[in-house]
Amino acid sequence: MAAIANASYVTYELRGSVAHIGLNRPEKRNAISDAFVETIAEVVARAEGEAKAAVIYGHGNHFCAGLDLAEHVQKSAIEGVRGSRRWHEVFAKIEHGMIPYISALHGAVVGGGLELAASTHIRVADRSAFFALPEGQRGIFVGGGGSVRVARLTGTARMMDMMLTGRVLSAEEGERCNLAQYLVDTGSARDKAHELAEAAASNAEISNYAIIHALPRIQDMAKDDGLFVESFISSITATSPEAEERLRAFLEKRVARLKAPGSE
Ligand code: 1HE
Repeated sequence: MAAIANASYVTYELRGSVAHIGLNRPEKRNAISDAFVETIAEVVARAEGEAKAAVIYGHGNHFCAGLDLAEHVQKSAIEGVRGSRRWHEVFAKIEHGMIPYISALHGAVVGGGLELAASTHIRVADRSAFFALPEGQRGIFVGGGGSVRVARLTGTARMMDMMLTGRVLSAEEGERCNLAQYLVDTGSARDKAHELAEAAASNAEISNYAIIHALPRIQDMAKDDGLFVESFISSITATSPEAEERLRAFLEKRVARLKAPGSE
């Protein structure tokens, strides 16, 4: 197990080929300050260099309470823009990096915490999780990519409701609204996220890269452009030596068959 990169805000450990990134400011409910964002950037860069997938989770009773409001109080408009653009850069390193990220969500997943979770590729919520965008109540607006990523997950109507009325969604409601793809028992989100990360880590790296980068981009394209791009990515991945070996392994019955859920 590797050493902790920066014990003050984020813990880091490598479990096999899966990096575990732990938000570690529980006394402030993992609220994200400027220094915290920089630590996330540092740790994400480390994970990219040595892991094949990563889990992001929160220490304490909550995943993340969002932007550090105390730090935000005295900022000028231009400082706010600079801060928001830096969040965009760092979260883009997660969303459009080299490896899949799985977030394990519990307790508060609010404001910038939900924006961070939305930049990961798979979200696992335990039953204690709740989702909110209280920016309207705080007199501010989302600044960590939420208007793009959260709106794409839930649809604009749902996000509009959350932001205008301060609606708090339960874990079950969050799963129904696409904020989490998995809903698990309280306390087990990190284990489930690790299991999913291991599964993703066993894929061909070129396939994972294509999935992470191409799928969201194709959704932003016109239908015909998306189909055109898909053909090229499909062909490039299928002609790699690794794909050839994996296809042969299937044909020669050297790998397990898919199984229906619940079957032996
Ligand atoms: C904070 C923050 C924070 C807690 N910034 N200090 N986010 C919010 O509007 C959510 C605000 N937080 C909460 O609603 C609650 O803290 C929680 C539901 C997350 C947790 O409640 P609880 O009862 O467990 O903790 P607490 O007593 O409210 O907070 C413990 C301490 O953490 C306390 O400080 P203390 O010095 O009195 O001990 C809180 O002040 C502190 N704390 N959350 C700063 N967010 C890029 S744009 C993104 C825009 C946003 O993210 S807006 C949403 C901000």
